[in-house]
Amino acid sequence: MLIRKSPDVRYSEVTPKSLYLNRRKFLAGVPGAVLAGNELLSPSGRASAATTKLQTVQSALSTTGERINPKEYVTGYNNYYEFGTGKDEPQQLARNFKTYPWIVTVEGECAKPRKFTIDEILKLAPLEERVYRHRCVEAWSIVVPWIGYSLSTLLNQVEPNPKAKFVAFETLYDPKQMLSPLQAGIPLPYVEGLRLDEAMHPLALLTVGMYGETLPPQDGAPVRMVLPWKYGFKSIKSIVKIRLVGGQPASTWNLYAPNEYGFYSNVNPNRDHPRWSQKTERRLGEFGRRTTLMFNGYGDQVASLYKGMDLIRNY
Ligand SMILES: Nc1nc2c(c(=O)[nH]1)N[C@H]1C(S)=C(S)[C@@H](COP(=O)(O)O)O[C@H]1N2
Ligand SMILES: [Mo]
Repeated sequence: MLIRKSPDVRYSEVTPKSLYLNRRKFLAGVPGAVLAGNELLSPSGRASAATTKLQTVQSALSTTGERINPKEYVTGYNNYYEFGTGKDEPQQLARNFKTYPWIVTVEGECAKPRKFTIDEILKLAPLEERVYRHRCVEAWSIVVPWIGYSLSTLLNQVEPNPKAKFVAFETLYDPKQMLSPLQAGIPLPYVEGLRLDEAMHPLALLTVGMYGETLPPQDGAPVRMVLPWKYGFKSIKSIVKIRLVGGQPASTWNLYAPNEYGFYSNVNPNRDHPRWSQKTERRLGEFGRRTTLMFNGYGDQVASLYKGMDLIRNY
């Protein structure tokens, strides 16, 4: 990540003043954006920050024994570089992000490639509430009650063929609504990838909501991935394309700095980032630090995916 001071900025440093200044800065770079009173109106539509309630069922894959962070922690402290590089920026700058209508194309090495509307995605399977620990590569963590179902449910719809070995994901890139790659400091559209067996693992959550409601824009509305055993940047937001492919796909942070961010990016306290330790983390809202667990504590479920692999070399 583009870290200014320490990789672990305190939540209390998020000040209303910086929000205001950053928004002004952002507006200067958005063609067609206008300030109406105190509101930012994007050129392409009305506000979409309003969330709606979702019906959910209990999930056996929900993480137990963790205290859930209050919602404000995950709606006001975000990484979403298309809407600013500061943790406090996406909440403001994504406020008018147009997330409906929305289409996700699922294609590539499969028998039945097709497009899904977000309404079809919401109805494909019962929506489960899954509490997961989330560990950012910047050494902070959070516990969130996400809503969705296993990505495998969606992938099985298109029937992957034997040539499908990996899955490539792509975030929407709309320069009318988002920063330029130069402003964001990373190549856009944001892309990510998984090996097919990782993508088919039940814990890999196709996510449409959190805290009982649809996702707010800054958290990746209307549909994103959540991969609790990997560093947060693998959990790509606002997905428009999912492609089954034969070779290892590109991933944004790996393109940006391959020696710092690998393809696998499994949470691994034994493999430090070149610029900081990954042995401990700060849970948002807590003082002091916690010990980071291998695979973020999900080893019982996912370690078998990596049997025989050197996880220091394959970081
Ligand atoms: N498209 C896109 N997806 C993204 C990012 C991003 O900048 N752009 N940031 C990643 C990082 S670094 C993290 S930690 C998580 C943060 O998700 P959250 O803001 O919902 O906690 O989103 C990930 N997905
Ligand atoms: Mo992150």
